Amino acid sequence: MAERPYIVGNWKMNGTRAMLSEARAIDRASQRYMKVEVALAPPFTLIHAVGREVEQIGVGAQDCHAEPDGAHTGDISATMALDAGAKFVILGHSERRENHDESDALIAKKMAAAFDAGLRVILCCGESAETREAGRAEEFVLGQLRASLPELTDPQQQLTVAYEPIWAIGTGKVPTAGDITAMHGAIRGVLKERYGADNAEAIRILYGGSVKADNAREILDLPDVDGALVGGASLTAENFLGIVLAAV
Ligand code: G2H
Repeated sequence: MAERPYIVGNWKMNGTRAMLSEARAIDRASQRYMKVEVALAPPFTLIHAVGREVEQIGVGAQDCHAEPDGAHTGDISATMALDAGAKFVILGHSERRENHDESDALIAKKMAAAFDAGLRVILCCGESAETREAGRAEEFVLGQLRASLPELTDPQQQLTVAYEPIWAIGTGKVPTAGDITAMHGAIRGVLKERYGADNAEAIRILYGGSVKADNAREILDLPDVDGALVGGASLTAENFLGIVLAAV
């Protein structure tokens, strides 16, 4: 695990102001575990409100547009997310790739827009069940990364990678320890190619997909796993803090 593990809650399309108390409770408890970097990515509508509620934890967005501004009804730019209080943005989540037809090329553009605006990025990658069954998981995931990782001025600060096998998202299924270790090691290899060994060691690689309090420690103890991107189990402070505690 990284010197400072990173535990990020992705609220997806969940949350109204009634959930601000969960963010507050997560923040207050996280102040006792400074060794762990904790963050939440609420929906856009709550970024500003969550930012006002919390002191310690990070707040981020779940997406941004590839353009800085313009005629894009219903979209949110990286600068707008930053202005609302986001410090990072999740890009390339498989739900965006699937539901909004996001290609590696579009994700690369969004990354450039996010970095231009001054946001950090959590770049998601991951294979489908069919791709894994065909024995092509590693080739596919490394291809996603090679197609969207940009030149960076400060890769250690700017970038986090999240490996999220699509078949493990919200399903309760988790890859074997060996499969997670192999994929995270392979991802580290691509980061080395692109950013050099020192940067690659320092860039955190998160695992995501059905992480819960009762499997978090086992996953976080694996080589090259530096934290977790958590969906369903980040929606209540009680569940999410169980995962934060596993990273202490
Ligand atoms: C994967 C994860 C969060 P869940 O999408 O990004 O969701 O923990 O619900 O599988």
